[in-house]
Amino acid sequence: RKITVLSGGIGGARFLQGLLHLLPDADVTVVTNTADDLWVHGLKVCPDLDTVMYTLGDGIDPERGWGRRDESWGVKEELAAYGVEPTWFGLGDRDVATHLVRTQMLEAGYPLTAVTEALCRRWRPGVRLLPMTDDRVETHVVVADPDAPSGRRAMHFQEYWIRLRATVPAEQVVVVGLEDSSPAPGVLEALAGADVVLVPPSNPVVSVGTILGVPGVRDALRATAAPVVGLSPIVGGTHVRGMARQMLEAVGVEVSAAGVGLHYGSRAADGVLDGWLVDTSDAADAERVSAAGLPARAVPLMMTDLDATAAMVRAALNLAAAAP
Ligand code: GDP
Ligand code: FO1
Ligand code: CA
Repeated sequence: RKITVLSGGIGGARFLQGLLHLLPDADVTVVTNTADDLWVHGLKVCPDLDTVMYTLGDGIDPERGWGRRDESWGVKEELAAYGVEPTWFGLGDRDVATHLVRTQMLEAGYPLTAVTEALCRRWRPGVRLLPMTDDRVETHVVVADPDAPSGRRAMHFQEYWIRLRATVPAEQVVVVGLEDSSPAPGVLEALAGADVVLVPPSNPVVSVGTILGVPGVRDALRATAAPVVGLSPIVGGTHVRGMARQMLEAVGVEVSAAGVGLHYGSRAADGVLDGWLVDTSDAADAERVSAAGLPARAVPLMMTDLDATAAMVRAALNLAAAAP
C-alpha cells in the first residue's frame, strides 16, 4: 500500500517509526519540511530532513530527538573559542559530516533531492525521503524589539526556538521564499498516487503549514483520490513539546485540537482533510470538528512507545477507510 506522509522533524519522525512498526512492508514516501533549514558556519543544515533520516536510520540521539547519538562538540567548542557566532546553535561533530557532504553536493550543483537521496544511501531510513522543495525557503519570526527603529526584529526560526526557546511572543511568521518555491520532484506524484495521505502530529504552522504553502501542494492534496487524515499535535489545549502554541498564536489559530483540525479544514470546505484524530482528553473537540463537517474521532494520541504510536496509525488508517 502506498502511503504518503507530510512531516516536520521530531513529531513526524516518531509517527513514522510507529507507521513502519505497524506496516513494515508499506511503500512510504515522506514529504518533509525544509523551511527550518539554515546556513550556519558556511554549512547548509536541514533539521527536519536530518531528524527523520537519523531517526529512521537509527543514528538519532534518543534523548534530544535531534542530532546524532554518541555526539561530541569539539567543533562547536572551537568555534566558540574563536568567538564566532552563532554560538547558540548545537553543531555536533558527527552532524558536521552530514552538513559537509550536503554543502559540497549543493555547491557542485546537485539539488537537495539528490543530496537527500545520497545521504539516505548510508542511513537507509526505509522510506522515500523527499524535501518539500529544492528551492531555498526559510521560516523567520518577527518579535517586538524596543531597541529597533521599527520596534520589531526578524530572526531565523532556529534562533527564535534555540536561542530564545520561544519565550517571547511571535508577532508574525514569515516564510521567506515560499511563494516562489516549487514542489520537489516526486512530491506532487506522491500526493496524487498515494492510497492514503497522513498528516502526523507535526507543528501545524512551521512544519505542515510550510509544506502546504509550497505552490501546488494544497491543490494536489485537495485533488487526490487518496483519503487524507491528520492527527492533532495539540493535546489538552497545548503542544506536547516544542513551540506549536506560540506559532498558532502568531497566526491567530485557536490552540486546541479542534482549532488545528478546523484550520486544516475538511476537503468539502476548501480544506485538505477527510478525517481528524484528537486525543481522548479532547473528546469535546472531536464532537465540535465532526459537527463542522470534518469526521473526527478521539483516540489515545500520545506517542509514548512504538505500540502506542502504531495504534494511532491504525486509528488513522481506519478513519481513512471510513472516508466517503
Ligand atoms: P519538529 O520539526 O522537530 O518541531 O517536529 P514536528 O513539527 O514534526 O512535531 C512537533 C510537534 O509534535 C509538536 O507540536 C508536538 O506537540 C507534537 N508532538 C510531539 N510528541 C507528540 C505526541 O506524543 N503526541 C502528539 N499528539 N503530538 C506530539
Ligand atoms: N534544537 C535545539 O533545541 N537546540 C539545538 O542546539 C539544536 C541544534 C540542531 C542542530 C541540527 C539539527 O538538525 C537540529 C537541531 N535542533 C536543535 C533541532 C531543531 O531546532 C529543530 O528544527 C526543532 O526541533 C524545531 O523544528
Ligand atoms: Ca522542524
